[in-house]
This record gives sequence, structure tokens and C-alpha cells, in this order.
Amino acid sequence: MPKLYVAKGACSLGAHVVLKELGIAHEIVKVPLRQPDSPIFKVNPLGRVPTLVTDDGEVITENAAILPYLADLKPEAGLFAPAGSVERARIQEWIGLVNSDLHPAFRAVNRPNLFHPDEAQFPAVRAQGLTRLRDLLSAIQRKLEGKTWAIGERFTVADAYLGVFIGWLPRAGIDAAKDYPGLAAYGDRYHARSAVKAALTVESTD
Ligand SMILES: N[C@@H](CCC(=O)N[C@@H](CS)C(=O)NCC(=O)O)C(=O)O
Repeated sequence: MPKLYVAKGACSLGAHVVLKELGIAHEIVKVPLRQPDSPIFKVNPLGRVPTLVTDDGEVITENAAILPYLADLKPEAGLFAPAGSVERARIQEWIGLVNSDLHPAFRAVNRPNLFHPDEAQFPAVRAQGLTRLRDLLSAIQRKLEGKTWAIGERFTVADAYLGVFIGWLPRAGIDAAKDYPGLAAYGDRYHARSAVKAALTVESTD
């Protein structure tokens, strides 16, 4: 069965949610991050999650590869869309936006040390990061307007992925209910799904 390496509070939750949504047998391996002796380095030299090991022993990294790969294991579940369809392009458009813009936008806010060596500058780095993150959140809220899920009425891998970062907003000091009611409602719908609840339960227990 496929084996997914995850870490608590990490972006690997999206792939974990997809496995639960698909209802296919899988193994979850919880690993610590940024620790040289973490078992993640044995499978992924970059030490990052999500990392997927397939039944054939292939190691697949990167959300942008793992999420569509998993969805294609069970196309009838409708988490992705047929090759050549506009829906498929829309889902990939969301994956691109989350992967290239939304996820990295949290880094300056949560880890200012990656952007400046001087601790005295961290508040300024954080503030600038927060401005960028907030601009992006406004754009994403507008993109979701009038929709239940990213591409319309159907939950797809784009949502499994996007929902993770809506869940990160409190950690970034952002009150979505107050500032982004559309995103807060989307986050509530995400967290109400049984697959999301099940994945979070597995990840939060030691
Ligand atoms: N582009 C990668 C990013 C993966 C990533 O940075 N994951 C974080 C957790 S959210 C991680 O493993 N960080 C550990 C590290 O950077 O050392 C993806 O989307 O799969």
C-alpha cells in the first residue's frame, strides 16, 4: 500500500486528506522536520514532506506531483478531472497558485530568519510578509466568490491542498472570521469533512 510521510501542522496534510477522501488503504509515517536524524532523510534527501512511496517503491515528492498522482489512482472519486478538460486545467491552476504563491507567502511570517540574519529585523520582515500574504488572501477570497469549492460545487485535490493553508491563518495571527469571511466559511466547510477530521486526528495523536 502507498506510504505517505507527513509531519504535524505541515503541508503534507493535503495529500493525507486525499488518501482519506479516496478511501484507499495507506500507511502514514509521521516524521519530525529539520532534524538531521529524522527518517524522512532516508527517503527524501531534501528532508521534506509530503513524500510518497508507491507500492513499487517509487518515491514521489512535491504536492504538485503527489496530489494529482493520488487522485488518478481512483478517477471515479472525482477529485481530479480527465486529461484535456478545462476542469483539469482549473485544478492545476489552483495547485500552481497554492504551491508557488500561497505556501511560500507564510515563510517570511513564520520563519523571518530565512530572510534576514539579524534578529532585530525580524519584525520588519514579518510585517512585509504579512502584507504580501494578506494581498494574496484577498485575491484568493475573490477567486472563491460564489463557489463552494475551488472549481465550483465539487471538492477536488485543489481543495484538499488549499484548505491546509486556510487552517494555518490563526498561526500567522490572522483572524479570518473578521478579515476574510469568505475564507473563514471555506475553512469551516473544509474542517467539517470527515476525511479532514480523520487526517487531523491521526496527525495530532503521538
Ligand atoms: N514544494 C514542496 C514544499 C514542501 C515543504 O516545504 N514542506 C515543508 C513542510 S510544510 C517541509 O517539509 N519543511 C522541512 C524543511 O524545509 O526542511 C511541496 O509542496 O511539496
